[in-house]
Amino acid sequence: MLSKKDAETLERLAGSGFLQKWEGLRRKFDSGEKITVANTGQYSSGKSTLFNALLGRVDNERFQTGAIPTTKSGDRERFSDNIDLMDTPGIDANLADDAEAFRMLMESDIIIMTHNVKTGMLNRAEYDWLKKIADGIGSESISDRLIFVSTWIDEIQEESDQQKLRDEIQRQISEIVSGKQIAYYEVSAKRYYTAVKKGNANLERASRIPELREGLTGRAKLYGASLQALRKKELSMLCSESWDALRSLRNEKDGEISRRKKRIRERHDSEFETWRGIKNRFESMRQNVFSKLHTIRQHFDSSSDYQSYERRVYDI
Ligand SMILES: Nc1nc2c(ncn2[C@@H]2O[C@H](COP(=O)(O)OP(=O)(O)OP(=O)(O)O)[C@@H](O)[C@H]2O)c(=O)[nH]1
Ligand SMILES: [Mg+2]
Repeated sequence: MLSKKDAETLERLAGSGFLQKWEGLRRKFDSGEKITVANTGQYSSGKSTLFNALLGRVDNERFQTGAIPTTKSGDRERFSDNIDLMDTPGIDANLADDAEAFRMLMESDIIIMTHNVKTGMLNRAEYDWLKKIADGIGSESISDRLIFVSTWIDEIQEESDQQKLRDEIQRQISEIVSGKQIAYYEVSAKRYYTAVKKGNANLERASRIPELREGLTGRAKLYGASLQALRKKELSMLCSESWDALRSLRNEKDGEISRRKKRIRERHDSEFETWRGIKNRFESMRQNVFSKLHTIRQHFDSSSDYQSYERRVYDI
């Protein structure tokens, strides 16, 4: 396992949320056999309401819900013997909060992405966020660890509209996870609340919360059976991802060094040429002076008449 200090260095050099990934994985190893299921999604998409429904805590809500941004930090509750639910704040443009939310997700085993179908398809922020999660999990275990839940189906009246929206959303998910199989559910937590309050079994079934609860329990059981192997797989994937990032960084730096060397050499070469030009000019001036001296000497030797010498010097 990479130490926190090394993970920080890796984050500083290569970014990509490496610090959150390494720290999340360490906590997961430390948590032993416990499986954490975290939710994620936009503000007010119904994450906390969904978790209350899964817990069956409707009258006496375990997680606070509300129409305005409500959940401010991670909050854990026991779902079964070895499963915890982790309620998280909604995603947002605030980078520091998103980094903290991302760390919580990387610390979890199973992630439930909730999306409010009343808002249509995934918007840009949701799309990018899911992509970041998919990259963080890695394609090898994405099918084991990601569950997509479309909520608020009570707000869609027409079956044909629902089908169209379903197709669009599933196409987006498939694009994000490069065609991997992702469990997909459609629920109405609100309907579940009403059903429980009224003791209406049909409405409870129509909320499709029991279906999700069963699916989640089954998924967690499967995940739990091979927990150690899955975590080791995660560790080895994160190792190779970190290694690749460092290697490509090194190649980049090597390229930069040779580009700089080349620039320095070129500059040096052009300066060298300039100085050689100057040297040649002085050299030829020197030659000129020598040849003139030579001529003077000849005149001087051939005539003892100083006057004539002087005249000739001026003639040269
Ligand atoms: N119609 C309808 N409303 C819902 C449903 N689920 C949640 N809501 C409502 O949506 C609002 C937000 O619900 P929360 O569960 O607090 O949403 P959240 O995603 O936890 O929000 P933050 O914690 O602020 O990110 C509440 O007023 C809920 O009553 C649903 O399935 N149908
Ligand atoms: Mg909430």
